[in-house]
Amino acid sequence: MFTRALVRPPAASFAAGLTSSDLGPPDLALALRQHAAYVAALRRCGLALTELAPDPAFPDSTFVEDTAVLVPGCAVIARPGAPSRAGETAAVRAALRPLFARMAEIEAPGTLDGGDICAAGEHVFIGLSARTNEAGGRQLATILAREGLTSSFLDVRALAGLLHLKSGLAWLGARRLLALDALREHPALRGWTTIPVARGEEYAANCVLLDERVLVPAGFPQVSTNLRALGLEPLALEMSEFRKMDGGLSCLSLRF
Ligand code: CIR
Repeated sequence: MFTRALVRPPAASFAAGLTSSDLGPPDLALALRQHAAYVAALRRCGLALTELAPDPAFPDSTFVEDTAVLVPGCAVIARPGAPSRAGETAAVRAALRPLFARMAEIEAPGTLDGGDICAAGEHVFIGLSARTNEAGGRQLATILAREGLTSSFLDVRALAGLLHLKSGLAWLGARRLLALDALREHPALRGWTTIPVARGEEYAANCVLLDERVLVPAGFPQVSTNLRALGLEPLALEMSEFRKMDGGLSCLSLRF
């Protein structure tokens, strides 16, 4: 399904990034080891990697997923909703340009973080959040329609603790979605099969499907059990240091 991924290791300034968590400051050396294990897992799953150099000017730049939305043949450069992250797109744009036939951009007044965009085959769920506004979402929907993809909106602004749509929703192939309870009854998910996330395992709602394998954060056994019941193979990765900075597992890569 994917053949490549783009990643960017955490920079020396990583601990100065945005966070609302009370888990304490991240340990950079451990974050680097966890990132290396994440990259190794992507390679084991057969993906060819493009690795950008860390940039200490952007403490959150390891969360590359927020800087673009990638669909077959087209890279859409996002316009991150947090001002401190706006400059992260330049290096990502330059790296993606040679790899995509078509490029598109989210433009002002639109803002959009890739973490709000959950692609599920031919359909794309667009989250509206504190980072992604209606203008950004509408621009993306227009670009996706041009690419032959349908989309629908889910407003997560009233859901406490959800930074991005994908903090609570992950595609598991076919018409299956792993979804937090707060999202399962949303009208946009009608006609989809939602797989629940056990209480206390909410962080694992953010996971990444790679063919029959699913990268999941380590330490959430019920989610892994539910994935196995679907015939999928969970691969657990330590994510503690990224979680301290509000980062989910998917946000450490752009897959295409
Ligand atoms: C931020 O607040 O922007 C970063 N500290 C975390 C971004 C995580 N992105 C994601 O889960 N897609």
